[in-house]
Amino acid sequence: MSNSQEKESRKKKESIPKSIDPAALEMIDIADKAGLSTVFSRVDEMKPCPIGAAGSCCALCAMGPCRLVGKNAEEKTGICGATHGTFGARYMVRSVAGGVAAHSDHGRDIARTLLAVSTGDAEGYSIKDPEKLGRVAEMLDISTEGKDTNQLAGEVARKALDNFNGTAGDELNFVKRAPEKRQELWRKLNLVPRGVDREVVESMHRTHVGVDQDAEHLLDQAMRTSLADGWGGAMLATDLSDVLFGTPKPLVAESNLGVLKDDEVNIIVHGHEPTLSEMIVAATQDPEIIEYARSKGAKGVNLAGICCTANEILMRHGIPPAGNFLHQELAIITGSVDAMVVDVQCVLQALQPLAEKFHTKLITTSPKAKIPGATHVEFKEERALDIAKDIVRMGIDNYANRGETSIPEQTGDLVAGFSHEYISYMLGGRYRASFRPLNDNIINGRIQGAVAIVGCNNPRVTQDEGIIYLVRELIKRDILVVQTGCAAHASAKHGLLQPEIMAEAGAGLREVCEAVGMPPVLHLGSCVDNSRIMTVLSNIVEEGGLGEDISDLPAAAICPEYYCEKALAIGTYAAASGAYVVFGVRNPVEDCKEVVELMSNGWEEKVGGQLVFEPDYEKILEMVTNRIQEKREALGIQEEKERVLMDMAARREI
Ligand code: NFS
Repeated sequence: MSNSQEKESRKKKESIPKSIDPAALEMIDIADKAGLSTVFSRVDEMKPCPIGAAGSCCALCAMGPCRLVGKNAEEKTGICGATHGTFGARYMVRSVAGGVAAHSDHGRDIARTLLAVSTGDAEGYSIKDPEKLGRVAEMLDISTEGKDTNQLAGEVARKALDNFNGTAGDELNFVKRAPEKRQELWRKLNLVPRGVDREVVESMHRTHVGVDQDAEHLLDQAMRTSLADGWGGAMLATDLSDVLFGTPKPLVAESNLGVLKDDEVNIIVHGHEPTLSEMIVAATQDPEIIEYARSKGAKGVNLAGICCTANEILMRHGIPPAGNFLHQELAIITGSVDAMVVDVQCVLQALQPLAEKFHTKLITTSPKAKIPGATHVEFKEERALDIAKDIVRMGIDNYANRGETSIPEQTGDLVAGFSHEYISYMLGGRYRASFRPLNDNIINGRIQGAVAIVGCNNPRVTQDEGIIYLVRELIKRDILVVQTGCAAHASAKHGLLQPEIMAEAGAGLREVCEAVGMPPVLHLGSCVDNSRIMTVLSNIVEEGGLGEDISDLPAAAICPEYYCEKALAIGTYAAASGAYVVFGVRNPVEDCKEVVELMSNGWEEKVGGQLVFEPDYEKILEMVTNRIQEKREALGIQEEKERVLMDMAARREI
């Protein structure tokens, strides 16, 4: 369905359901009755600009903005002569650069924290996974010989910073984590990123009016910049977070707004960077802080998360996520949030005016982000734990101001914490950690393939609907699902991240999952942790038997409810790495036909991956399952092996 068809069908339906999550619906109803403005009401009031929505507007200079609309729009140009293709390609490059900047700045801050830890200048932090520090050092070409943990941490942090600055050499170090064949292809096409900052700066330069005007050449830069994220900034963010805060292992938790408590101080951390949230976790567990909460009449301090910060502390501590992106306002409307602590990214400016209608204290913490009206408590690593305690005390002090609350009952049980290291351990056991059993079961057809369902919520589509539909339909078809970001929260809320969901999986996938003790839907973490998926795909290729490159694998990625530039950056690096990537919602460059063609068939030919957009979830399902079958056919493994009932010996073999 095209954007315009989708628009028509929406018009007929008048307005789409806001969510499939009963907790969200309950809170939206309360908001509507109280006349509170939320993202769900504002999205109805603000129709998208149809010219911008299809990529037909260029606002990059003061001769315009120019718009290419009406008859023969494809033949028209902007005042400078820029074509529709140039409009769309520049839009993609700038969006990707924005997303890469966000993820990578996050990664850079983790590297700076690691450096401060190595010199003893970061209060409260320590190196939780020294073994991983050693492995990361090797990947960064740093010898571990005769070095103590702090010395090694300092060298790793500096080398990581070199990767951001572009002073690590001609190629980012982690590029060599990709399959050999992929690396060669990137080198041949000049797509190897040279430094995270350098690619972002070059993207901004090349999209300035009057510089790069060739759509294909611009899109090559979109790919190179995105690769600086997936195999650079985000990958460093994941690895260094594991080093500092611990590599995740499976754990159980609860999710959704029902995790908020009436008789405890509720503190929500929302945003992305784990440096502060890790310290807030420590502060809320401090006996002195708990005692302080009790002295104010609360039974204790209840910490919960929203967005990717939630994923970071869920993966490592089992702290419950209160919900995904579209839950941030709804949490405040429960009337039970005493403090919402935010840092960067995906934080709605509308939170403050809403918080003022309740007792919630909105606290901004990043030197990079302030919100008018919110309380700003700037976070500094040197005094991290003290600052975290101050913030928690502010929440505790606010508990007495709570009025009536309306906390929905819904919670969803979940298992999270699947790092790529743990997946390999889970498959092969402690002494033989390996992806072999996964490869073998893909080859024998018990597992047909793997799909990543990742990304955001977007109020332009029904919250969680696409994510849940696709997860359910894919596991039914014996396709293993991996998840990150707000899409993983969606599955958590709807109970799809618990082992019981095995009953919904196809017989083949179920057999393998039962034998290995692995759920059919794996939560791999926050959005920067999509880099874990890249590592898993490389490991599968390396294990052998499924081709020589990521583009050979029966795998795909879907971002059904995307809303932001970070998602476009991730989608682009996945495609540039050889994955078939489908986004829902709408195509932001739909009318730029040249760009649509380049990102689909053009990239297929060039890098073996695609970035395509399709708002219809049934079609997405068909596209992705067809792709998996095509790849199986190309590998010569399309014939499903005769299914035998598994006895103990066969299970042991798996
Ligand atoms: Ni990803 Fe995570 Fe969520 Fe989307 Fe925002 S929190 S970094 S961008 S909305 S998945």
